[in-house]
Amino acid sequence: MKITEMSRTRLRRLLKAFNGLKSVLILTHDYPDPDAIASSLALQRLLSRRLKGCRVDVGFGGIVGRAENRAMVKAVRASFRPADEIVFASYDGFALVDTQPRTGNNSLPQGKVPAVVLDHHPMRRETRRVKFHDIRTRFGATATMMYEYLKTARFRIDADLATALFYGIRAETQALTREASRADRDAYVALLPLADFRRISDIENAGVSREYFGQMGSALAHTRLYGDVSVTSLGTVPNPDFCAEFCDMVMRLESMRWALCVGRKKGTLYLSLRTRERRGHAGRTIVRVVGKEGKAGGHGMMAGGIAWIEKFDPPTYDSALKVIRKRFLEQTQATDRKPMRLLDAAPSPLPPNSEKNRGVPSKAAVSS
Ligand SMILES: [Mn+2]
Repeated sequence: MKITEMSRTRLRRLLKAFNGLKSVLILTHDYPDPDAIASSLALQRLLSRRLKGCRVDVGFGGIVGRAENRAMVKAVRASFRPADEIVFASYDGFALVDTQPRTGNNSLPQGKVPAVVLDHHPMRRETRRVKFHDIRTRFGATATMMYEYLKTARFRIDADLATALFYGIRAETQALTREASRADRDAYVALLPLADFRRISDIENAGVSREYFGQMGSALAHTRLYGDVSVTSLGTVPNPDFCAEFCDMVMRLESMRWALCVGRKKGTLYLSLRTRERRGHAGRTIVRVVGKEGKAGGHGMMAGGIAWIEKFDPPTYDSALKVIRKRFLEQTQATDRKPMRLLDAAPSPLPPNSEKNRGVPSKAAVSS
């Protein structure tokens, strides 16, 4: 990654936006993912070093749900404040990272305008009012942008930070296979020798609870296929980021083209959308799916959104799901396909003398 005059100008403007402030709160999106965790940690470390006498905290709404993400927070020693414990009036400056104002996915109170927004999702109108915004939609991860800032500032990246940023990019781009740009590759390669792979292994193999398997079983049982399009209704979920996790999983079904996963927490529906089409316009699609009943956004191949059950008529989960599903199937041209249960679709065993069953079993077939 080349450090250009542009990178230096951005760093100057970033620091200038916080000039003279005594306390800054960095907010990520609610239910933060590895990209949000890594990016906010990097910004916190940079600002703490460069803004003399300024307190810099990181906060988010919701919880860190996914087992890998909880392991990550521990492994890289990130410390966060849950939004319901934050006294917003005690900060004189705010930064949004991996999210933007009024997207519905962060906990910045209405009426507060952040000083800085750093993100890789499509630019929102409200972001233009912000003193310094850096929105790079071609980047696969906000963590890649943060790596550039650190490098420009000649910041010494220790193992905590390197591990966080490396894993942030890795998880967000599925190891550079999803929406990764040249810059993401450069940052990934530069961070690789600095990252602690024992900790990466602890994160990726984080233990899960029995409830997690129950949730997974229920999600599989509630997935319907409409040809190469799938819809999963999770019902009530303790952690809405499970929608994204399950969506990634169901996309592994061969020839799957679009997957939508819907869960509910209290009066809010949480949606995750994935497509295998590189120019699938997942972000645009999900905006149409939630309609005026919600808020949504995303990139080409992945997107997320929320919708409020009270805005549907009647205001129930089932009726909201029906509307959402109908719009989604219209958007993906799958309306007149007959739904099929995912778990009923398992192929029957091969007949005894079919092609594949002949001959000796290969080594791979008998090894563990
Ligand atoms: Mn991100």
